Amino acid sequence: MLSIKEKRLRRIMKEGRCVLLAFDHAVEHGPHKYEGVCLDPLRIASIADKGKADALIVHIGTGRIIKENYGKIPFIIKVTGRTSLSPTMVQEIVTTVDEAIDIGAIGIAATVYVGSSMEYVMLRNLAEIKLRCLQEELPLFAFMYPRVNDKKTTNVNFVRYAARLGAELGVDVVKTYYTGSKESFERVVKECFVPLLVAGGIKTEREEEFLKIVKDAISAGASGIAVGRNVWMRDDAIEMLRKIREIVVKK
Ligand code: FBP
Repeated sequence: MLSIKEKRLRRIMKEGRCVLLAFDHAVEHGPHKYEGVCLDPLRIASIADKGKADALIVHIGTGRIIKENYGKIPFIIKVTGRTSLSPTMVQEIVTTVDEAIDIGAIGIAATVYVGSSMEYVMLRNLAEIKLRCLQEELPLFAFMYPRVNDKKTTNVNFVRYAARLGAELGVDVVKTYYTGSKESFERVVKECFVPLLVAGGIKTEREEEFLKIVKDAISAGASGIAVGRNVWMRDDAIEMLRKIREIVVKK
């Protein structure tokens, strides 16, 4: 018989694959970075719903607004955060797992900047979050993002290290950066012994460029994608999400 956690995970990752819509960017980067883009949570909910995302990754306040005004969309609640105004490369706990449960989350997400000068804080927090997820039977999605000198890197060796760390530490699903080629990403996937999702990254100029990244990441062995900017920054966001889904979800 499946445990509650396995059932929740299967709900998100049907047949082991998923397309998640990420919308934590107004926290991570600030709304001023998205001039001209409508950041209304209900618009994003509608994209997730109509584009058939398996779940929406949001912070708790956004989740509440959507739940109250849009209805039932599966949520993964992000419980760590930081603003880009802070010079310190650390995500602190900003929401408790209990609050996430309160709005009916079926998964929890937390970021670790692997290699940052504050890595120890995020690893300690991860231990605490993992324990609560275990107690509540909630799958934990860890965003394992490498940093060198506190700067983002997509260098394959650092991405491999970050992804492997997530698996070693016992999270359920790892999400990390694309390394730029199918061959390099294969190495990341091979060494990460839990399901691995690729992060979308900055919006590409042409949608075909992004769809190729999705294809290559999936053929490298990724279990899916958590995408944000490459969907909701486009005018045809719903159609884009559907196209991504066509690639990711096994027929
Ligand atoms: P994107 O598809 O827009 O890259 O979203 C995925 C994500 O992990 C978000 O959850 C997060 O806000 C963002 O990327 C972080 O990106 P970066 O590390 O470039 O600041």
